[in-house]
Amino acid sequence: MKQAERDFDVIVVGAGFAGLYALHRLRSAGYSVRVLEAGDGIGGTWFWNRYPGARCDIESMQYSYSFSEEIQQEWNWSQLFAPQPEILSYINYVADKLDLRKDIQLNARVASATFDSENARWIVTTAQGDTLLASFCVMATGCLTVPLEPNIEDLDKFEGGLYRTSRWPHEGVDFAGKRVALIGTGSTGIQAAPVIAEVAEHLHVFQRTPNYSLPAGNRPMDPGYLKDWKENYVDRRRAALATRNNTLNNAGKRSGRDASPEEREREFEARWQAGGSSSGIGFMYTFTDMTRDQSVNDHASDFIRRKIAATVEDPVTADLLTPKHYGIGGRRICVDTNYYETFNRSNVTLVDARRDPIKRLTRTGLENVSGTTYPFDVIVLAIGFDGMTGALLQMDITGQAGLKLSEHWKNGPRTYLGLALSGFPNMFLINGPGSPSVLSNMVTSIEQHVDWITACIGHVKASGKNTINVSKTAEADWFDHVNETAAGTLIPNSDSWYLGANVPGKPRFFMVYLGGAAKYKEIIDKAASGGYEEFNLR
Ligand code: N01
Repeated sequence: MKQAERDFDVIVVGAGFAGLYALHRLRSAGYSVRVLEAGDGIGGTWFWNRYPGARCDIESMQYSYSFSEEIQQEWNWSQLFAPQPEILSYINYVADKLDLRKDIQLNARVASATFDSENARWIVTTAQGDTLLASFCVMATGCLTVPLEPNIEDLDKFEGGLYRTSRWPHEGVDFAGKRVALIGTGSTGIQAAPVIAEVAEHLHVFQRTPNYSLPAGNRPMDPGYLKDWKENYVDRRRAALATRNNTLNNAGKRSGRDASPEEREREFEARWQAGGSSSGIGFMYTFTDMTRDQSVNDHASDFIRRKIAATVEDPVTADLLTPKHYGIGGRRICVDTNYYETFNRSNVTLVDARRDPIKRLTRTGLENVSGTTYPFDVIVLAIGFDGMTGALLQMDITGQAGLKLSEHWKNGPRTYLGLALSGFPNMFLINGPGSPSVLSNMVTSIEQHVDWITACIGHVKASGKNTINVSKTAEADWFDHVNETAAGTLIPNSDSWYLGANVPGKPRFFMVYLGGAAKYKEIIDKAASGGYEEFNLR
């Protein structure tokens, strides 16, 4: 049954952390809001990515909403880094508590969004055949939403179970007694491998590029730690806002260049042992110049390489697991539970898919370019996403004068502050390209963006105008600033999905703002308090 056209103040696309908070905030500000969600449940990333071992890599006390003291006091995390089912339960609890579901339309995949300049409104259609109208459109579509298609032939020939980690069956997959292939060793593969290995008869991990990974130090939540956080939540959240990634992670205040090699080694070791917030991205804050000074970065990279050599018993496997051609932080640093140890199991084999790439699937397994064949019962694809821009470009978005988003971004994903697009009036992005997004605490960054967007819409309404459009110059300047800021670090020297390097033909630009979350917040606050002077109101 097709819905008739309906008019809203705001349409929000996506019902993950971002879309849900946007709904709550905008509705509380008095606007009529409709959330359109492609999935048949809420939760976004945490709805889709149900693979074994999935969990967050920022401590749950921090990877959670801060806007409601009641919610943060009421909810109890059971582990330092909550597993995916618990994060999804939390999201559902928040949705129920705030009575969000009544304004969320599930199974509604947005196909197109077109700005109707004459009537100053967005016309949004869904693949299911609905048409909705709204004065404003907020894209809460996530940074890692669209899975990559593998460059592997004959996917349909395989007669066993073929699964994508980001489209995991709700009923789970039984690996017991099965011969399993896991393709991909990014954050996802590194989380999944140890869990699959525990039950599979044999696991082959196909690795093209090794990653740097640190032990998460995940553990059951210590009641004292939980209590301490709850008693100090407001202050801690405030303190986190003053950091480079919206997270309290014991960031070092010194430059690594000023420290002796022994002092550096001691600091790295302490963080490796501590896990928690000192691990993962937190490790990259050991010294202030970890991503700027080559010698400090070399030392940190070498520290992890030595840890791999000390952990993995077979020297050939250890060597293959060791990243050699790029420095730590150049690609997403991973956190794990027993990843390197997994390769000491007799039922786990690492395969070098760089030297001998996977060519095709066969009826009974897969075949590499060399002609080597492997029999499998189950093949798991953990091969990543078309990050940052994929979900936005998947929709047919048309702004003023017929301007297509695909055209606007053909030479890189230009945005103003990762929040707005020139030529696409009344449209806002949450954690869009050009914002700190994936290199910050995503939930906190979401809250900042939603608060900013709500205030901006309020400004338009208060001014008696009905369209707001950011200037081309402001957008171009911000795009240049994002790329110049990244160029001042070592990070863009590596091929990574931050640059779009994993998607053939994607323009290569650094898509994350690296100036630091605290500085970024100052910039967006100033853009608002300065009266949105980079925007034209009509
Ligand atoms: O994806 P990835 P991901 N044959 O792109 C390989 C977030 N995240 O889903 O590097 C063989 O990192 C590919 O090889 P290469 C986090 O931000 C967070 O793991 O292209 N291999 C790579 O090894 C993360 O960065 C959490 O040479 C093939 C892998 O697949 C982001 O999501 C958990 C191949 C893809 O790695 C993406 O992580 C999970 C082929 N044909 C994810 N094609 C946490 O919060 C691709 N690969 C902890």
